[in-house]
Amino acid sequence: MAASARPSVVPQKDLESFQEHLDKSTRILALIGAGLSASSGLPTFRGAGGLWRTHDATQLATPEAFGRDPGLVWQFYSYRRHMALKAKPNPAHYALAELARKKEDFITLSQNVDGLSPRAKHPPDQLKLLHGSLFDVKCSDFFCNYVESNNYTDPIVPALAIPTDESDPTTTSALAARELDISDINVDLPELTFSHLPRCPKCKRGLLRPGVVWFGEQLPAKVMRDIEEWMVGGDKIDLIMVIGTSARVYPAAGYVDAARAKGARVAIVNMDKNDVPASGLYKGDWFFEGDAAQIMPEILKGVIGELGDMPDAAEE
Ligand code: BJW
Repeated sequence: MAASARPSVVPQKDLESFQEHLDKSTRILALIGAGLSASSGLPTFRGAGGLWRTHDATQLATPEAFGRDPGLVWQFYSYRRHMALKAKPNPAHYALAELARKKEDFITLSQNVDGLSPRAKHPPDQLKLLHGSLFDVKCSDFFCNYVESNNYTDPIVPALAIPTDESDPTTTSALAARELDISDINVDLPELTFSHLPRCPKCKRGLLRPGVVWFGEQLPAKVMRDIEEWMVGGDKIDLIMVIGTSARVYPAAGYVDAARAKGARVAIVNMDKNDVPASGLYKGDWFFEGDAAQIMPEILKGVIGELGDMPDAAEE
């Protein structure tokens, strides 16, 4: 499938100056967030879409919430695993993956856990998953070190299956019943107890939990080390692109200032003009307002060319 030619969404003057800078840049960072996957149909955390049923999504992303109500937290994450598996990478994921192939000293720091960048064939060495993955699971018992990567079983246990509307008149023996949208408060959720939830196969004691980084938890040590090495591995950084993130969560947001301190110019791509990093915008920065899925292929075009086939690794 080739990307269709789209009308320009970016002011010409900004586009030219950005492309000129990108062309001569060698050491490049991208910090990406939930807005990158918004046009793939996945909700963001803050603002509209940040509520899951009546719960603030960021309040469910904590060890305390899991300790209090592991059934509810698993329902939230099981739903997100299901939605992420149904979603497809969009042109912004493919554009960044292609830029990584063209610029070898470019790394993407992803706060996303949805697996869409890997599915867009982003070169793995150039993609640093700061907040883990929905498709990793690990034991929640402090004394057990069980971790499993790339677990795509959906649902992970039968009790977490998305309920369907059995009374739907369009359902036939050949056509599956329509799935209910369990993010809607009007859809009843089953009460889950400990025995319904995924259990650690190693220690047989602890509950499994999603392999994501919750508030108050440390980011993966190897990922942090790799980034640190990259940051100090050259005299200067030419550019950091801050794409589809409110840049409010640390340590991720701190990389914007760290890159700036090494000379980087900052390019922000966001739907919301007010979502600039805490240090604000400097002279020489760019703000590209709009949907990352439209803007990224356009601003990177000078280096990556037109996006051609967009293979989804999940379909191969
Ligand atoms: C579009 C768009 C479209 C929409 N196109 N744009 C320093 C100062 C203050 C506090 C701290 C600090 N250092 C650490 C902290 C504490 C805390 C923190 O940052 N708190 C802040 C909220 C104040 N940080 C932590 O706890 C971190 N851990 C840590 O620091 O550990 C230290 C430690 C040391 C030693 C021992 C123990 C600990 C961990 C942070 C983990 C964050 N986890 C989450 C959940 C991950 C799992 C999951 O997905 O459920 O990560 S929270 C959530 O926020 C998720 C996201 O990755 C992250 C960032 O959100 P993101 O991606 O920016 O989404 P949104 O919704 O905020 O923004 C979307 C943007 O897109 C918006 O701007 C839209 O406008 C835009 N948009 N559509 C372009 N189509």
